[in-house]
Amino acid sequence: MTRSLLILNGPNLNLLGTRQPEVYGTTTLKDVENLCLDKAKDLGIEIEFAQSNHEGSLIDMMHAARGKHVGVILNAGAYTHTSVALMDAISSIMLPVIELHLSNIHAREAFRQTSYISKVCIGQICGFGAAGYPLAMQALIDYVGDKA
Ligand code: CA2
Repeated sequence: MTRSLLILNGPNLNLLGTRQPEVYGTTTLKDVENLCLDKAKDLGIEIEFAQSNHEGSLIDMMHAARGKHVGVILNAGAYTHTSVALMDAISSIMLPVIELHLSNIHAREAFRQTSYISKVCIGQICGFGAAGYPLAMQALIDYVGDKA
């Protein structure tokens, strides 16, 4: 069976490429999805690429990933720094999750340097802009290996 990854994007990331280009670049979320589709082809896998501005919807999509995907790449946006609910969802689905950020959150405001989700993710990729997505896909597929 072809392996599949869920690539999930949180609040405001639908605006990517349209505002704050000095922080997030000019790449749109559609461009990021196309980058991920190209990488999926290289890896011989499938992806589901999604975005929501709603914490509960992100949690619902995480729950639905079980049995459908072998892992999750999550750019939780600002919920990274606030959401115990998202942290609990990651712990409960028993799937490997990579925390992803376009920007280097460690080099930004103090409040962005706290992540509620880091401790329940297998790793974090940040600071490489859109290029971080295919990097995370490679890392996740290498991590699951033949397990899934
Ligand atoms: O660097 C990242 O990927 C972030 O997850 C992006 C979040 C931010 O709250 C995190 O601290 C780091 C913000 C996403 C907002 O995206 C926008 C993109 C373009 C224009 C406006 C917002």
